[in-house]
Amino acid sequence: MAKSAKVPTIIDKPMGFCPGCGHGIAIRLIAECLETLGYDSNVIFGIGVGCSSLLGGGLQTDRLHCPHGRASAVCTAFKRVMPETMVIAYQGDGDAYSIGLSQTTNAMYRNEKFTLFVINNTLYGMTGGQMSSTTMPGQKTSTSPLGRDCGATGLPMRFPEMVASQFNAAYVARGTVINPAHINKLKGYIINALEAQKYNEGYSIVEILAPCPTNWGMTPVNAMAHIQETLIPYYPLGEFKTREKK
Ligand SMILES: Cc1ncc(C[n+]2csc(CCOP(=O)(O)OP(=O)(O)O)c2C)c(N)n1
Ligand code: SF4
Repeated sequence: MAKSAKVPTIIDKPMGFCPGCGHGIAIRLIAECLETLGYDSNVIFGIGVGCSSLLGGGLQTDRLHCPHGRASAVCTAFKRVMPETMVIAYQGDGDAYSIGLSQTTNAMYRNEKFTLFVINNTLYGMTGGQMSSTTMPGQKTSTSPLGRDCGATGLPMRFPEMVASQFNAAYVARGTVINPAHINKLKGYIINALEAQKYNEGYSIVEILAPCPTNWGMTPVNAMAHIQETLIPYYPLGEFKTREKK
């Protein structure tokens, strides 16, 4: 019988995500990577508002539940006063790229030396599936019942591409949680992002395409297929800014 992987010690108790949600996989991966790099205690999370906030009840780490969208501002302060601590902003796309776009962009612009993980499920999950800045063209949400009209609301935002093409970040990538191969790749991206911070190289960000079966009105299996077929062609996976491994 296959031996089950050890649960990282910082995972305290189960978190209350819906069945098939991507947050749980992402958080487990981040916890595993922190443990691999020796950060089981000297880490602090700036947690967003949204389903991302459920992380707060599940990890045995220092953390602050930030005002909506402001995790990058809070993490800027954390990192400046505690440069030896691993500082992580953990947010949804609505929190990081819509409500908190100014704070997220300004921290990235200044090349603040913390790490941002954004769970992109193309809508506001916790509050009933409203449109966010990453909602796909034509996607039906509770605030775009006829489908997103990009002529009126703008194009879905590709934040990592903007960071990598115009700014001075240390590491930028986008991964997903849809199958074991992609999860393994994502784990490499998360390790790189955390190492960029560990070695004081600058700002690092990994966006994670993740399913929200509840608000997409899909089964968990169909939600994974939706990411493969519809989201990845618009939100390509990979590393947009690489670093030299130390
Ligand atoms: C200032 C403020 N505005 C609005 C809300 C309501 N609100 C709570 S969670 C949320 C959406 C979060 O969506 P996202 O960041 O995409 O995360 P997800 O739930 O999808 O993981 C909103 C709008 C709030 N709590 N505070
Ligand atoms: S509403 Fe969506 S993002 Fe929130 S826990 Fe459920 S599946 Fe996950």
